[in-house]
Amino acid sequence: MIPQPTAQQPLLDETFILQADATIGVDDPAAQPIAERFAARLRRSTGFALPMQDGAGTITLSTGGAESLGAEGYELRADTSGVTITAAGAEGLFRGVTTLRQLLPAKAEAGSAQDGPWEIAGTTITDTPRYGYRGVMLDVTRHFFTVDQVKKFIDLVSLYKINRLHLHLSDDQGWRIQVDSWPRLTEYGGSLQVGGGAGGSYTKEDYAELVRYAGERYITVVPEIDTPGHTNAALASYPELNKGDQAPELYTETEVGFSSLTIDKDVTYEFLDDVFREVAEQTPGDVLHLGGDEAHSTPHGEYLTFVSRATELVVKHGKRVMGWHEIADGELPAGTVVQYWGTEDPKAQGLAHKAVEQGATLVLSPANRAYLDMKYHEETPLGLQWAGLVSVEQSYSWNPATLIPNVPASAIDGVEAPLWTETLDDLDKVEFMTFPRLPGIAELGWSPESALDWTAYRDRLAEQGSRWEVLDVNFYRAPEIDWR
Ligand code: TNX
Repeated sequence: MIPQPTAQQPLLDETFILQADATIGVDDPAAQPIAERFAARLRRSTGFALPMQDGAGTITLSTGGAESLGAEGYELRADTSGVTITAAGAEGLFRGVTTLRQLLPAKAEAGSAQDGPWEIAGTTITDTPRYGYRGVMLDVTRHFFTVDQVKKFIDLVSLYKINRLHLHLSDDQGWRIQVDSWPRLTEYGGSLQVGGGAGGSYTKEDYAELVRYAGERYITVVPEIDTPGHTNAALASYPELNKGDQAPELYTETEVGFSSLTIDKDVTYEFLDDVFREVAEQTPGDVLHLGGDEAHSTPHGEYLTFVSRATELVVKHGKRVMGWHEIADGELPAGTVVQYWGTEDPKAQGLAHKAVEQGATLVLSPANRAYLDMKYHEETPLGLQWAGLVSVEQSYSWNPATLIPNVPASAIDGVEAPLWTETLDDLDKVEFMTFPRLPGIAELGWSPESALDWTAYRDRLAEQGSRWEVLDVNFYRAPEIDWR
């Protein structure tokens, strides 16, 4: 199982066997949709009727217990008589159902009827996450991904108890979210992508659908509008955002660091005020990411001015600021989340310390560990390697608590695995870079420090391969894993 639960005990001589007459019981209307979706999945693969029932069933989801485990925690017991999952509320039940899916044979994930038996070895589990933020980022700018593609991605990451989906929605190569007050951002700025092919963008309805779909899986969307660099698509769409009012061409290559908003123009902040307002209005999560990375064309003094003014606008629209670690050189409002993408670089670590000194918290995405777009090895046909090669072991074998020396545990919100898509133009390629590394990052975010052990993880990871085969996931069959 991945992530490894906080505590698990076998119940010797007990085995749960799902039979044709089984029922699914729920005692809380809030958990009804969770039970329904779980039942629908099992109906397809088992061919059983699995009717829903009020209160206890063969498999029971029950709220109002296990309160000490927090909103995401749950208890699970599988024995000869049935399976019970107990949690404080619906979110904990959802995480518990995720565990139950992994306890069942892989073929339970199939879309068509399979032969049993449907057995689970007797067990009790008590589980609660180590960190509250366990994210994945998808770059939909360098290459655009449709709503249906992102939904499949959400389905796959939710199996590993990921609870944040960071969408990188604007960059030099494309603007991907509708903004009514600045319509050319998508109409023109979203029209292309890397390589020069047709891009795309999300309408407000599309974005709302992604937020809803993720929310149904207890994943909060964190939208990113990257500023003041990585803004060529916006600059190309509106001449007035440029120094000298001259719009550049659209850009479809993969250099970084050449574009910048104009820091000393009022229109820059009128623009951001509108964009942040419209994005914030559509985002139930409490965080809005304003980028801030690689602003190599923004003079540093101007960059610091920009951080103060832009963060103020995010706060004005009721959201906490999130930004890449460069923003920590500026003045940060209360509640800011700083995303660390450095490696062992002292300058990046210094910025992390500066963030913490200002009261910000950290989400850890060390590029040489957590970047899903780095090649696995020299011959990996996709991906980049500026942060080094990132094997499955390299991505798993680190400890969020000690990654940056002298950061108090209370300052770490969690981890995130970013997937940049310069070299990835379809979902198969996205899957290939994401699996099998993402489950390891998810485990670093969820499981207790004492459970983190590469040798044991390797064995557990090997078992996931059969699930990905059933789910039709194009995963990288890393040779260091004994896939079963
Ligand atoms: C750096 S990491 C970037 C992105 C690139 C990525 C490629 C960061 C905050 N910015 O613009 O896509 O490297 O790995």
